[in-house]
Amino acid sequence: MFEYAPAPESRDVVDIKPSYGLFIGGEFADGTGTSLKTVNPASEEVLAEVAVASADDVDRAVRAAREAFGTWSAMPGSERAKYLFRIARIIQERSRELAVLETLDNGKPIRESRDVDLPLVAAHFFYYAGWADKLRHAGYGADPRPLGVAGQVIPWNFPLLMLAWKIAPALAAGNTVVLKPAETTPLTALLFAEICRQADLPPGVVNIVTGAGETGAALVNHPDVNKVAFTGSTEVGRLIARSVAGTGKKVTLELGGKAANIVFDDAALDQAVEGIVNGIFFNQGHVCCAGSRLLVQESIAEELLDALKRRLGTLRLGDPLDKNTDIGAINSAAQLAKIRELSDLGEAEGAERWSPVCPLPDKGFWFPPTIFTGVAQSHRIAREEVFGPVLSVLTFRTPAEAVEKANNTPFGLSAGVWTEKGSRILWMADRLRAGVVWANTFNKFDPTSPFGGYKESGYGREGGRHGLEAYLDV
Ligand code: TXE
Repeated sequence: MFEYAPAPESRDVVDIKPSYGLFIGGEFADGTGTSLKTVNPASEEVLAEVAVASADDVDRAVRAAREAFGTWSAMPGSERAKYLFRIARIIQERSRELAVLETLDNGKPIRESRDVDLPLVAAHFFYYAGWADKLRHAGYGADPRPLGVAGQVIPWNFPLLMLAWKIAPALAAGNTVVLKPAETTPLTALLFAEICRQADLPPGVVNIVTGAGETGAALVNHPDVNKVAFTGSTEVGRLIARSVAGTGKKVTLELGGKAANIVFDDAALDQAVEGIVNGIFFNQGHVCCAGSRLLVQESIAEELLDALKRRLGTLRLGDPLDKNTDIGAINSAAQLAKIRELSDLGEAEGAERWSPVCPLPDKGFWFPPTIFTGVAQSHRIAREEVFGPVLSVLTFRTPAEAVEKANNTPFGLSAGVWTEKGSRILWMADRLRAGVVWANTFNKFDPTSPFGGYKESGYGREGGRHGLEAYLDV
């Protein structure tokens, strides 16, 4: 850690109300249930009180979405596109406000919400806006049909980006939606509701119901929901898959991961170090496709680890609104407890733990960047998703051994390969059981590319043309 001049972004650019209702049928309305408080994880300050939608509220929202479906789905695609383009442009215009709110509610560094999340959110709306008038000419036959009402449940790690991944393709294809944001990060979804009004989106096309798991379950199980889209834990994904079995609802599930970031001895080491840091410490490791297992070729393991540790010593942890901050706050006390528990277990199982000297703020939820070496494949930190800034390091000798270790996980969301040999990249990509394989980069996203998992990482794809098909009967 070294001294630097703080450069705080102003929180005054965003107006947070003391309490929020639900967004149903184009109006903000009180819920009939209880409420919850959403806090700033960097300070533990309460930001706002938010309604917990009851089953009745969810029913009202689904009915509003059903009512809007007829007109929305019958509208020419070029008209739907106009609304989506308008939303995309308003997101760009209000991106500073959205980025600050995202950082306050989530704890992620402003540099990430401003430079990564928000541009991608707008890009998703622009991309799917472009599809809305091309469905009839896309090889799906004359009349590809939307599915109806989509019930969408999203997590807290990329609140607005996950909303964009869910809402943009659904609307472009002619569906209407009821979306439930995560209980710890509801605020940007509610600001998005305001943006829908600003864009004059017809009432009921987008509905936002806030709350926790019970609200999510009421939405997923509502008989008039035709399509369920979920991003979250594998555990809840399994529950959802069971509860919708036999109902005829279409489902996409995007669940956890335990990605291998594989570095060969011929890789450009400085670049690989940056890729490893970005792979696991971006967004505090709250990333389903995080490169949480570093597989390094034995002959360069020592050199790479030395370079990595030197780099970690320069990372700045602290105020997420400071534009210099690299590592922000852990999103919740519960997630911090999980990270601590799995890390303590890593030590107890015999792995060696290392963190740079890294003073943590007194208030809020924090965890230092952490590396485990001497990790065995059987250790729980090598197998389970920590969803925090914790890297497990394993070594390999041959490409075949790298593939075997990388695939030795119940998950299969992503992987990274670092080598100067193009033929080796192709050989590895062919054999890695992962939805995404990055070559000489990591955590790169693009609205034109399908994203999704193998095995317990879920099924279905989001992004690109495949993401659109998840919302169409073709
Ligand atoms: O997830 P949950 P949590 C992983 C990560 C993390 C762990 C737990 O390992 O440590 O999951 O996180 C809603 N029916 N991921 O507890 O509970 C919930 O309100 C319907 C990976 O936050 O799955 C929230 O909106 N919905 C992941 C959303 O599901 C239910 C991102 C996710 O919460 C529900 C997040 C139910 N029965 C966590 N129960 C990724 N793939 O990116 C809860 N929810």
